[in-house]
Amino acid sequence: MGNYSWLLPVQASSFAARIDLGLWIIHAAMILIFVLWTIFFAYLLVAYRQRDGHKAERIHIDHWKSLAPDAAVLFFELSVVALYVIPTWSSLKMSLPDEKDSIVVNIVAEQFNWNVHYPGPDGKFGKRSAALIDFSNPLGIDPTDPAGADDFVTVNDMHFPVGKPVLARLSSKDVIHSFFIPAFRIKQDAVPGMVVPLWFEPTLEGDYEVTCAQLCGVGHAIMRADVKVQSRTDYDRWFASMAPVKKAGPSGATEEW
Ligand SMILES: [Cu+2]
Repeated sequence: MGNYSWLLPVQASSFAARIDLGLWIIHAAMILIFVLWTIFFAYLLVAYRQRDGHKAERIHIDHWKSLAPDAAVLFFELSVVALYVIPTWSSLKMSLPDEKDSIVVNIVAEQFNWNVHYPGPDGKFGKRSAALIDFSNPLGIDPTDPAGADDFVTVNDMHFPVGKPVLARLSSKDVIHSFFIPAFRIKQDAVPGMVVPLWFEPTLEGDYEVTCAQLCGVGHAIMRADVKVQSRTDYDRWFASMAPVKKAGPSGATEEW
C-alpha cells in the first residue's frame, strides 16, 4: 500500500500530525544527544591518548558540574512532559466528541477478528447478549429488541465518512487485544469485561489498515481489518446498502447479516 514507506505512515486523522510532532521531538533530541556524546568521546580519546610525557593521574572532579549534562537531559524531558505530553494527552484522551456529532460504533475484538456493530438508520444500538452469539450473529444482538432490528455488523471491514469524528466503544470477547490504526495514530487496548471509549476523526479518504497491537494468540499476526474512509455520499450509500436482510427463522431470530 502506498500509505506506508520508510518514514511514518500517511497522516490520515485530525490528531496524527500532533502525535508525530512528539515522535520527531524525541528523535531529534536523541540524535542530538548521540552526536554530542560521540564528539565528546572522540575528543577524550584523542586528548587523553597514551603518549610520552603523560601518565594517568587521579584528577579532582567537581561532581555538581559533571552532572550538568544529565541535568540538561532531565530538564528537556520534563519540558516535553509539561509542554507537549500532558496538553496533548488531555486534549485527545480526556474528552470525547459529542455523540450527536459523531459516527458511533461498537468495536468488539475477538480471536482473531474485528467486529463492528453499526446502529443502523435509527441510530440506536440493540441489546446484546453473550447467550445469543452464534456464527450468524457474532455479537449476540437480541432480535426481540426493536432498536436492534436495523443494526448490522461487519467483520474486518469498517467504513467511516471523512471529516466526521468516530466515537467507538471498544471491548473484547476473549483476551486482551489492541486496536491500532497506524495511519490515524490511534492505539487502544481492548480489555475483556471493560468498554473503553476512543475517538478519532479521519481526514483523508482512502483505504487503511487496522491491526492488533497486543499479542493475543496464534492468529495475532493475521488479526487485521480494512478501514475505508469515504466521502459522505459514498459512506451513506454503503450504509444504506448494509441494512440487514432479515429472514425470520423458526425461532424468529435474524438469520442473515
Ligand atoms: Cu488481537
